[in-house]
Amino acid sequence: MLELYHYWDSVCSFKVRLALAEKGLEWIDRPVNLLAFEQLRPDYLKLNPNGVVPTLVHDGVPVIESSVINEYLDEAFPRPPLRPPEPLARARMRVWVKYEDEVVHPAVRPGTFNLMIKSAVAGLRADELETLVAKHPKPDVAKDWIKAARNPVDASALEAARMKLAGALLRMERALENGPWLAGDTFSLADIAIAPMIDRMEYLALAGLWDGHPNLRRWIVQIKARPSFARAAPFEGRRMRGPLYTA
Ligand SMILES: N[C@@H](CCC(=O)N[C@@H](CS)C(=O)NCC(=O)O)C(=O)O
Repeated sequence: MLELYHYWDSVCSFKVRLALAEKGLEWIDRPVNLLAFEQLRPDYLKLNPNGVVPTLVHDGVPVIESSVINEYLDEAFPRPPLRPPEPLARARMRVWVKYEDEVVHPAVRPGTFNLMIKSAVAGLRADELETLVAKHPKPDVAKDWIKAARNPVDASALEAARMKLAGALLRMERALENGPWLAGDTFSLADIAIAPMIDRMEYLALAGLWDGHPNLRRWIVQIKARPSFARAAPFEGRRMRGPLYTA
């Protein structure tokens, strides 16, 4: 039995939902409302001591960290494979997954916090929020929540993040000269790791960053055409308000 503790509008959760959908696996939906700070409840912290989503629970045993979860899923449920068979392509895949964790995800966070979460926590008093996040296992994440509630939009952080994302997209464009997918010929966990970041950038009105990147644009069309994308993406009504919010 697979249970997924996740938040629909979390890019890290989206990564795991994509892997589950690619494998056609059924899972029990265990929603964790980040805006109600359910990730900091003692029962959830027992599953994931980092106080973040997602957490996969397989037959009662938790697995944390979206990239680790996705490799675990590929090992536990090998069909269809989501890692290339050749060691070198597999190494390329892992470099992309690491790059997403270390560079791309941190670079989408300023947009998420300043342009989405800020309006979501606007109703909370800053001191209430400070009490809520005081015990966050990740102090830098706690600071981001407090800044979102208390400070004006951080335009310089947004600009620095935009520059980092532009660099990451150029790196993708170059990689995609060598094959239809990031690791080469095979669709893999590398593509799965990056796809939610592209979706988030689009929602943050950053799609202009892929102008002049034909390989990347083709990759985006292909990734969105996979049935897994529609199954895993946060459907409307499950997205926080953001620059592309229309309702
Ligand atoms: N490296 C972790 C990062 C997880 C993470 O940052 N999750 C975010 C949502 S994408 C979260 O739960 N944030 C909760 C918080 O900010 O308190 C992973 O990939 O699982």
